[in-house]
Amino acid sequence: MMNRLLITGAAGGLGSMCRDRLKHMAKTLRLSDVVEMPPAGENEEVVVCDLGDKAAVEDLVRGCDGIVHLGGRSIEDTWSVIRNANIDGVFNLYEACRNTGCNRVIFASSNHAVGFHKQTTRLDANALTQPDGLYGVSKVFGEAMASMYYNKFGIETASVRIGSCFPEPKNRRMLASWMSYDDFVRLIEAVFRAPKIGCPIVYGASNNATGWWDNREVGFLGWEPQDRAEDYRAVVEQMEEMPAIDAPQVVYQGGAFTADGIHEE
Ligand code: NAI
Ligand code: 15L
Repeated sequence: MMNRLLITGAAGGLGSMCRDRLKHMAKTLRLSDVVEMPPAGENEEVVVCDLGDKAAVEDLVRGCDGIVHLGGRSIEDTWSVIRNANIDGVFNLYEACRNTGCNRVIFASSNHAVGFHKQTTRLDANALTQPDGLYGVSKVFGEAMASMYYNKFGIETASVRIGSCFPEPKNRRMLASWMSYDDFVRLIEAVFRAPKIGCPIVYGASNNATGWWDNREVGFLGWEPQDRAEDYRAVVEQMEEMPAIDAPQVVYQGGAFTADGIHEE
């Protein structure tokens, strides 16, 4: 059990879920977001902080043994929004780790770092990045920062290219990309349980029959996703008509993100 685990993005979808589900991992959970969150409960600390504020992020990270870094812009946006949260924010986080001695991070990367790969291609950790927007580029940047801070300073990060992490798959694409909350929690536990992780790329998906990703390189983590999007197929197929065969959501791994333009300021 860690002394103090920091969860950034704690007001968001995954952050709120982790707030409920990771209590057993540390004596204290430090929960942070740029927006207000429900007040601190037992063994919790709540800190409102903009990831773009370097001094505030250093104060935020001080005293933490590990970080689940979920905070940031989680979809496509203007460059200024992406830059503050996902570029400056990641730099500030790793500088804070370096300056305060925090040595293990889970970085919530995204399938949009490789979104322009076709759905017919199977990817492993060595695949070329093919970001599908400014958001995807920011996740590639985050992974690169993780790598540099590991090689230079020994700060270990698991960069998790999360597919689609929601209570259940919401469309046909997610029958391949979905990761259940339970499987994500199991992955976080595995990453913090392992004595040494290095700086791996992990594809964050459940045990989906039609999945695109090969996690053999991270077998050493002992993470075995248990849930299956297939269990939801009938409901999903009823919910969404079959798209045209050349629609981005059936051609590219990143789906509709590949067809989005640059968001002007
Ligand atoms: P979310 O949008 O619900 O949560 C992100 C949180 O980050 C929000 O509460 C937001 O207020 C906070 N945030 C934004 N800008 C910030 C800033 N400048 N400073 C501090 N906090 C800031 O997103 P969700 O779904 O919970 O995702 C969490 C992380 O996982 C994100 O980094 C996202 O990119 C990544 N991810 C999520 C996937 C999913 O399927 N849920 C898929 C791939 C990646
Ligand atoms: C992401 O990176 C987003 O954060 C999430 O909201 C979903 O859009 C997900 O990818 C996805 O591709 O389904």
